[in-house]
Amino acid sequence: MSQDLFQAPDYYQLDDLLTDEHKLVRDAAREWVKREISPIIEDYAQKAEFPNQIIKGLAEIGAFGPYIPEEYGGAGLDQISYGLIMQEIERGDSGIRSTASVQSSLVMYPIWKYGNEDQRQKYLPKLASGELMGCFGLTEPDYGSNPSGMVTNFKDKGDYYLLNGAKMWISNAPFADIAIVWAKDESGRIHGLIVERGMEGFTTPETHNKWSLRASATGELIFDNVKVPKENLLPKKSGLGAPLGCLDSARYGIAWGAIGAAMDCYDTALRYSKERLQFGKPIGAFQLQQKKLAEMITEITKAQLLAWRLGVLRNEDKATSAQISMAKRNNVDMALTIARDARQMLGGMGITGEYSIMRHMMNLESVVTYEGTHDIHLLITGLDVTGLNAFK
Ligand code: TGC
Ligand code: FAD
Repeated sequence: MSQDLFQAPDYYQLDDLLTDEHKLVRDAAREWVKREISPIIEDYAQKAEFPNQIIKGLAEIGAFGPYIPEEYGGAGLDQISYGLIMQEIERGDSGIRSTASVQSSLVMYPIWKYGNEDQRQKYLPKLASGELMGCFGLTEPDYGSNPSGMVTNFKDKGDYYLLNGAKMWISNAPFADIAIVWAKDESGRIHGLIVERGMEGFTTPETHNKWSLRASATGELIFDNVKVPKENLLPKKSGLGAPLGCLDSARYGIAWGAIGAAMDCYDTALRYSKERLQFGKPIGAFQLQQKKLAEMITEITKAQLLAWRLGVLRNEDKATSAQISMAKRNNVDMALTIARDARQMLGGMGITGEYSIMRHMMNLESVVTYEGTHDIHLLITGLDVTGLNAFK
């Protein structure tokens, strides 16, 4: 990839809304992405490989458990810092942000919120440092948007639980040391179990042939009579609300992350529009190209305000799940539209790996699907404003 010349747009002086700590955290993540991600990411995406060597660096910038208390190895930061870290990482690549999102909000969060003290002490510090990596198994081959139908189940065998079933589309699965697995007990109630690599009957085949999130490792989780120790059940919350609570935190991070991808596409297209000459002048001088750029910066600015306000609400513990759905849906859609327009602005060059835009665009096709699809989030908003449930 050519040199990373990224300059972050801040059209409404939103930096004024950030504290010194927010800016410090954001700038450290931004510099790290320029140094460690930008030079290698195109190559890893082309090879469809996750760059394992970046795990330590992700831990060092606080990307694993930004808001988990320091006593458990987390960074003890607020929700806006968490969002800003996700924004910067996704500015580099959505797949790398996925790894950080899963580790923080889908693995550390449930252990912190639903685990007992022994589980917290055993796992959280090692997850924060990257010594252990985790994944989150909710989706099944026949149950994606409707996880309540899941068939993965466990039976109480006295000394242990016997786990059977399968999960698919699981980020980090091929290399994760532990998996937070959502499964039904004999009465059909959903619980979270910590399943460790090496447990007999537990395998994690990798999913190949992805055109999207190629630098993120995706796989299945297969449980064939896996004996899970009883102390590995997360005791403090059960029911579908438990995994959905984790999703709230991850979806919030994605609402920020998508802004990063959009900013990168906008910044690249803006620079290109000033350099590329056609008909004797820069293409940025043509009204049709200006329309695209003007709409991009408008939408980025609106998305930044939405994410920032949601962060304030989350810091005050006042954000609703429906508000998070709105921000995830809006901001990912905004980023995808910008990526498509920016790609067009680069003409033929836009399809090459010389520029990050096509990679962002393809990545965002997953981001718009996972953590609840675009349409599912619309229906969550519809339910919230009408009180009428379209799912049932
Ligand atoms: P429903 O009856 O509405 O709710 C069941 C229980 O859950 C509670 N609840 C929530 N709790 C916390 N946060 C939320 N966002 C919640 N939404 C609902 C609800 O109050 C109820 O509690 P209780 O106590 O009454 O039992 O459930 P439903 O079966 O009708 O489904 C609703 C629906 C469709 C919105 C939900 O299932 C959904 O969000 N579906 C989308 C599935 C999804 O997002 N999957 C994501 C898998 S993980 C992933 O994609 C990771 S990608 C990571 C990466 O690489 O970055
Ligand atoms: P389906 O649920 O089959 O949906 C298909 C289409 O039908 C969609 O357009 C959907 O919007 C629409 N639809 C469904 N229900 C309705 C309805 N009621 N009304 C209107 N339209 C509807 N899952 C995990 O558990 N952990 C992970 O780490 C994880 N990582 C992922 C990584 C990648 C790269 C991808 C692609 C997915 C990942 N997922 C993960 C799974 C992801 O959450 C699901 O793909 C997503 O929830 C959608 O489920 P589905 O693919 O089964 O689609």
